[in-house]
Amino acid sequence: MTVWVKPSHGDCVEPKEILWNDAAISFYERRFLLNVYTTPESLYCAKLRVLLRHKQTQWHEISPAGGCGDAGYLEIVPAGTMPAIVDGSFSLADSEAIAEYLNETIIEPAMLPDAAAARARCRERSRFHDTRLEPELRKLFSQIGEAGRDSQIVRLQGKILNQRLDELSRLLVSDASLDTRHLTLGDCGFPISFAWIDAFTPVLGLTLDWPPAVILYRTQIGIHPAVREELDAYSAPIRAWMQSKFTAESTKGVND
Ligand SMILES: N[C@@H](CCC(=O)N[C@@H](CS)C(=O)NCC(=O)O)C(=O)O
Repeated sequence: MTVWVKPSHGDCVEPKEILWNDAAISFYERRFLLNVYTTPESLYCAKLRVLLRHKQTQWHEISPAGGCGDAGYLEIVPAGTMPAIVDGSFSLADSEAIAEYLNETIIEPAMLPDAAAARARCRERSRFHDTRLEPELRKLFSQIGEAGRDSQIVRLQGKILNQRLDELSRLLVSDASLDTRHLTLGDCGFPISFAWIDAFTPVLGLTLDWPPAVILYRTQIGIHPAVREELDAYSAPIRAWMQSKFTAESTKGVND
């Protein structure tokens, strides 16, 4: 099967400007590089890159031309979501499943603690990000362009985000095993969602009460080079995505 792929941002080895045919990727690269399917602005792809950076692995980023619905992509990744990885003949979707797999196959640095209860806490924190915080943030993506904005939705989501930040604060404070000197699987999503919340706050006029424990946690995980590097690299796609919403509207105004 031929999939047309375009290397995007990230630590691609030999980044190339041209479109690559999958078959043209050399044996060397297939054998030693992890292929990671992404889109530049995807929050969950950025979450995965925090782990890839922390593991100091090398990876090759691929953006299927047709996005998640690309027919070739669906043959490789039945779930059709991004991120996904292809490691030799093994393909896997879902940032959590991928993180667990990579943590088991790239041993150092370990991103889960030794004790079972502490490991469970990391997973609990990660699930909180994926199932509680991010889904509420996601509801605001459709609200960025002024044309489709519903002030009731914005107000409601601002309120729910405050609740989620408060719950996160309780989760952090109650976790005796939390040790932010070590970046864990539980931490990779938060800096990315926080960056989107920051970008949305002035545009939507959100009034968020960041609990001190969340601010401290954010600062502490932000010290890890993998988080810093990803946030540095990811700021451009966030800006570009935000800009695309405003540009789409101003162009619409001109064309109308
Ligand atoms: N639980 C999934 C969520 C991934 C996800 O929703 N990815 C988005 C991009 S950020 C996506 O694939 N959207 C396309 C779709 O839902 O069809 C994960 O952690 O990987």
